[in-house]
Amino acid sequence: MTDSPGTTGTGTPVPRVLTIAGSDVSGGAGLEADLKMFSEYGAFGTAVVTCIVTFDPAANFQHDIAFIDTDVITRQLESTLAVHEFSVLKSGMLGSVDSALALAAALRENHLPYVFDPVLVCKGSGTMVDLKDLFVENLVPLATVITPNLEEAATLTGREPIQSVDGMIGAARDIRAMGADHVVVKGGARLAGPDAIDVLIESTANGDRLTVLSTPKAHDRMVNGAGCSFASAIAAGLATGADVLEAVRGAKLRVAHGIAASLPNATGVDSLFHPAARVQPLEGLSVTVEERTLDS
Ligand code: PXL
Repeated sequence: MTDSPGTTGTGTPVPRVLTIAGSDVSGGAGLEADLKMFSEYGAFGTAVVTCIVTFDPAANFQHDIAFIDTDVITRQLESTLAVHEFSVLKSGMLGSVDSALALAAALRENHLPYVFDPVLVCKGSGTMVDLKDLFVENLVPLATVITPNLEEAATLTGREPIQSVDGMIGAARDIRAMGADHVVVKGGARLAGPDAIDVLIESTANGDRLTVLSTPKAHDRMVNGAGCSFASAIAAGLATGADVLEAVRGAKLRVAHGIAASLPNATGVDSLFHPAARVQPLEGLSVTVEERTLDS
């Protein structure tokens, strides 16, 4: 027996990962996605709930977001940070300016590796929560890894809609210059072409390194939860000892499996299936990793 905070009662090391995110009651995205993904990596996960997303079945599954009061978010943060020693924190939908500020304050005090999924829009809802300036000023500089999609990358950088890998690289550079340690811009389903492409800029001892990662797109149905699950898989990968490139590559492979095995539901947008890489691995599915030169 051991009472070390990082191990189980049998002495097995178990990293602990905290997500600060909204609840997606349909189960593909949000903290539901994060906790399932953490488990896939053998990490112990818990969640601070920032908002609750529900759907109106009588109105084409229109989304509604209920925000949790900031003092309740602060109490959740204080409680869980006092109870556990976390290896990594991850954030998803923060919902309100005040909850984002509460998170920034906790991060400044705790100095933990932080995976920041800068959720500004929720697929199918059309809701744009205007957190852009606050993100740029308060959270981007604290991010170990930030994972914007095309729309979020364009919003954060004030760029026109991003439609190419070159545009993704430009946005990743801008966001890196805002103070994030490592930046992954996700092409996802919205980048035209047969492949799902992500652009990673890592800061290394020898300067910044650019890598382009791709997998073939599995199908063209919309999938809810790909972004959340990608960021939570990166967080769990880092917590279990991977370096940034390995964590991103591994996360992409898990998400590609989860998309290939996605579950249709009544909303018309599939739910990502988190255990797919474990329970129905696809032979031949792999991530192509290409290092490119970063022109100065
Ligand atoms: O994928 C963005 C997202 C994040 N967080 C929650 C969501 C969604 C989209 O459905 O519901 C809680």
